[in-house]
Amino acid sequence: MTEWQPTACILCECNCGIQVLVGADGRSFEKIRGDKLHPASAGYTCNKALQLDHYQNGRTGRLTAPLRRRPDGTFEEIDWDTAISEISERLTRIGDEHGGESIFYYGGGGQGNHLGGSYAPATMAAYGMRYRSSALAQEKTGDFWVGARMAGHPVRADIEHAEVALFVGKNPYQSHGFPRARSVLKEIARDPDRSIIVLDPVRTETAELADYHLQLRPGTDVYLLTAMAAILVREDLLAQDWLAAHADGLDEVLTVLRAVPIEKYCAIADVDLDLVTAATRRIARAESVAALEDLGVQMNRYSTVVSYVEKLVWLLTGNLGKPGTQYAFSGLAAIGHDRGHPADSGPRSPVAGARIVSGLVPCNVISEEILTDHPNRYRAMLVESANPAHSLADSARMREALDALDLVVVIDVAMTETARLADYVLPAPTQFEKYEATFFNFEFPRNVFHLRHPVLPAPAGVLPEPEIHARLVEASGAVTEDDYAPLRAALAESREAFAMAFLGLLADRRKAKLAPVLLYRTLGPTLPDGADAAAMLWAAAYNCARKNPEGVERAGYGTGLEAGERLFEAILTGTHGVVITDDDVDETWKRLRDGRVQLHIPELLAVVATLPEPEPEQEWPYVLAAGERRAFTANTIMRDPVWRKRDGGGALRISTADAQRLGLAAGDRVRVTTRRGSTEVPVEPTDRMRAGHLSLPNGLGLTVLDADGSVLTSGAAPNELTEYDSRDEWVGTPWHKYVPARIDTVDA
Ligand SMILES: Nc1nc2c(c(=O)[nH]1)N[C@H]1C(S)=C(S)[C@@H](COP(=O)(O)OP(=O)(O)OC[C@H]3O[C@@H](n4cnc5c(=O)[nH]c(N)nc54)[C@H](O)[C@@H]3O)O[C@H]1N2
Ligand SMILES: Nc1nc2c(c(=O)[nH]1)N[C@H]1C(S)=C(S)[C@@H](COP(=O)(O)OP(=O)(O)OC[C@H]3O[C@@H](n4cnc5c(=O)[nH]c(N)nc54)[C@H](O)[C@@H]3O)O[C@H]1N2
Ligand code: SF4
Ligand SMILES: [Mo]
Repeated sequence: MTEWQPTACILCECNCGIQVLVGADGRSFEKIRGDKLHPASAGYTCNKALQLDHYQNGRTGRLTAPLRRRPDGTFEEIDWDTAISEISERLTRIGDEHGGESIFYYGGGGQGNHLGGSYAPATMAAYGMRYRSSALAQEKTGDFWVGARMAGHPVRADIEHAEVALFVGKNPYQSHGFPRARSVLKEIARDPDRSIIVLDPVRTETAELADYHLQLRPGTDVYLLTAMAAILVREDLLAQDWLAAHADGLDEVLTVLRAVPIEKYCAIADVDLDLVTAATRRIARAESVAALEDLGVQMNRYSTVVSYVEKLVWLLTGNLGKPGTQYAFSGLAAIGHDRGHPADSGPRSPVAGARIVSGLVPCNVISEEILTDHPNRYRAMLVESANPAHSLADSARMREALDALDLVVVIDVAMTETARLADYVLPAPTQFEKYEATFFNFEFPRNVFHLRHPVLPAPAGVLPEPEIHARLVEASGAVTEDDYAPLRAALAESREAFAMAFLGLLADRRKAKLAPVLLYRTLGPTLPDGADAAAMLWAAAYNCARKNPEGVERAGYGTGLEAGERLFEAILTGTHGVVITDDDVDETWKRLRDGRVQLHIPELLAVVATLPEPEPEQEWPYVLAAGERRAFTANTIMRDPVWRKRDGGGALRISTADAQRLGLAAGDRVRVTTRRGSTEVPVEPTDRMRAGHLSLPNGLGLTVLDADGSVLTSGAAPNELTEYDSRDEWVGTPWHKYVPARIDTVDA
């Protein structure tokens, strides 16, 4: 092929549009460039997109046939019919003996692929499965829960148009999190009328662009943010009129904030009071403030409480529902939504009794749900597009848990750390060999969706995830030809008749749950160019049009049932991505519960009111941030270590002061020890770090096989060092950025 083909980068949630030129060999990406026609990224990419050939063609341990574990632990190739029927029989047997709810579902998509996982609910329904989780439940569920309690709808930050951008435990220069992040950061930094405020113990690339860098002591954000909220009160900087019009619960919050010992909290955080005051005044003075919190606080002490206080800071200053502040977004799927049950109610996991937020069991309790003789323990796990044996806390314990299960099935493209522990491994096409998309669609006012078409043929022997789910569902007997026949008949008449037949079917709760597979097998084959996998998007488009009629109409799709149909057609044919909704700025207020925000969350405000002084860790002189985003990290999506053009070994960053004291130079090896484990790594002394703080990159320590069969491992796997029970008390998210550690020098 000699033509540039549109697709997207799959290495972070931004999914920048790219164009690829496939080489004469028909399989390699000869050239990659940003896609100027993409409505969100508009030609932007970062350095990582150019390395995507390593995902497609690198030494990844690519899977090309279903595998079954032999008793001796090695794998043998089997055919698809055998794989599906054996897995189906074993799932059915486990369900008969222990109930389908003992089969756990994990994953459903990474940074670039959610389409396949959108068919998994049908498989769950077919086998009576009830509990599930994904990486979101080790990072975002605290934010989701607090958002649901305060607003009834998740919100995002409009950094691009903000006068003041506030980053809390977030380094967008490396990790992105909003479109064209590096360009936007530079634009704000250049503009004398706009400011960047960063709370981070590290002088990151983002902090270097900041007007105010609050370089706090690791793990003390709750004190610093509480002090900032209290300064707003002490200096009478509240948006009083705005709060009266839009918020409830102000009095309770003010009572607590008036009593905050501001000076003492700044001292705990080790940030100069004058700097904190200046940054707080800057927030209060701004026409618009957009705030983005991320892993630096979401995987750290008091994570859920920090999410709450962080929101208080921008709510007390009236920064919601205006351009450049926070907004409630539309979308094709409900990522981030939660019912917002108070702490003493709502769904719980069956063994540990952990709070389920957004339908997800906290990742950190999964091993507890398995390693027990509790009768309701999980007995089997279906893992799809995730690598929990590497990405979840305490890898050794996760391996033990997977080993204790009666059955583990993994759907992936590569022989991952998790796949190696499975009973069956099912191979899928890569994200460039099939129709694929994500539901990370958070833009506002013009929200964007991108259905990517395949740019390369898939090898024989792999099956796309929707087909795997359809076969598993059919093998269970939950769906038969009799279920398809009426839908196909309606479809033969018209799309409109099909819509009516499908709506009728949704009234039957059992069938409604199987809808993904019903759509895939009926509507799917009628879609052009083998786009069967897009069938789910038809229902999603109708749903989007029903929920956001004005935004969909403004985006040019008309009104009523036809709007859903037109939106779907646009998605199907818009190979560069399409605008799905064009919202009015006031739309946020319509999406919030009762059109207002609730400032008072009693359980969390009680914690703020009674914060104890942190106690120093005597035995552990360092705090390790286990899993930093750097120029060449991308979770575990990129397996071949050669993609990393810098920092190949994944250095441990350490302050220059500590390095000098220990007599360490760049590249020297040290042993890092935590309560849980120990590993050897090279060091990189840097004046960006505070004394006493260490950082290891995310996603390293992957094992691949070289062409000659030799095993290659590069860098340290962070979760060999983390503990499953070092976690948030409300939603169970891990404290990976606060791992007490010590280091010992290693003799050369
Ligand atoms: N290059 C790259 N980009 C990625 C990814 C990747 O693997 N590589 N992964 C993607 C994913 S899945 C996610 S969730 C996002 C995550 O994106 P980020 O959250 O931005 O990534 P991190 O580097 O893990 O953590 C952010 C910052 O938290 C700081 N930090 C550490 N301890 C503390 C603390 O006590 N307080 C405060 N305030 N800050 C602290 C760190 O110094 C770091 O700069 O990145 C996405 N983008
Ligand atoms: N200590 C520590 N641990 C962390 C973090 C940290 O900061 N510190 N960060 C955490 C965060 S924020 C996240 S999001 C998680 C991410 O961890 P996971 O959710 O486990 O996901 P990924 O590492 O993104 O891996 C995705 C998997 O999808 C596979 N894959 C790629 N393409 C396809 C496809 O088309 N189909 C299928 N079926 N599979 C495919 C890849 O081979 C890989 O196995 O890691 C977390 N772990
Ligand atoms: S890794 Fe870079 S190029 Fe890829 S989606 Fe994220 S920001 Fe875009
Ligand atoms: Mo993440």
